[in-house]
Amino acid sequence: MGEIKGLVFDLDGVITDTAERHYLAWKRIAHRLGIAIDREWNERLKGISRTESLELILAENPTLLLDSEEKAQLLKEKNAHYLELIAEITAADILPGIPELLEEAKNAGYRMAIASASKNAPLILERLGLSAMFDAVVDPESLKQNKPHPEIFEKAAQALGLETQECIGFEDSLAGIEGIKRAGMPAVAIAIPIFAEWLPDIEVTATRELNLKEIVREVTMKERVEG
Ligand code: B16
Ligand code: MG
Repeated sequence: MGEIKGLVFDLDGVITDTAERHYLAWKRIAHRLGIAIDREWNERLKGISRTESLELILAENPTLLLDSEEKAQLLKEKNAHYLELIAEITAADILPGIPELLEEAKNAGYRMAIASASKNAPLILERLGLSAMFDAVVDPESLKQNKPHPEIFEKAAQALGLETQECIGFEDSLAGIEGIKRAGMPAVAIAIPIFAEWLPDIEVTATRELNLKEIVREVTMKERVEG
């Protein structure tokens, strides 16, 4: 592996706590359909696209047969409620430790990208006052495959003009960790309770524990040992 030159961040749950707002918006839709979801169940929606999230919720009640118009209406309502929930977000909603990490990375010359499944990512970055911090934001509409497929992370590295192995990926979802690892990037997992097949290189329980120098040192050493 070459030197680490880039950092690729998921947005929801890594840069800001919009993951909770996605959950609340989905919970309302699910409740209307007579389906109960809780935070533990919601873990499987993290990093998953809007359309796929609805399908996973609907699969909880196979007797519900909705046509494509009804589904489109639910997707519209979910996003409208989500937009209400993020209407007031400001820089104060950036997760602890993230402003310092981004500042340090910028000053150290790392190139930085956002690899979020969210179509609302540019709007959220704008509201957080972070748009200028990133060299690239991958457009999820440009993807052929969603997380856990590695495409979004490959595109992020490409947009930075780097190899995937030269970047570190930061994620709060199992789907994201799988995507990062399949892209050949070292992965940092943030607040993920349990892992499945794909393991991260580094795990922290909260963003405030992220230490850029330590992370870069650890993934570089790990790569030297593992080859
Ligand atoms: P939207 P991330 C993902 O963002 C969320 O984790 C996921 O819960 C959401 O369904 C998805 O974005 C799509 O978001 O409805 O705003 O397009 O974690 O990849 O930054
Ligand atoms: Mg996320």
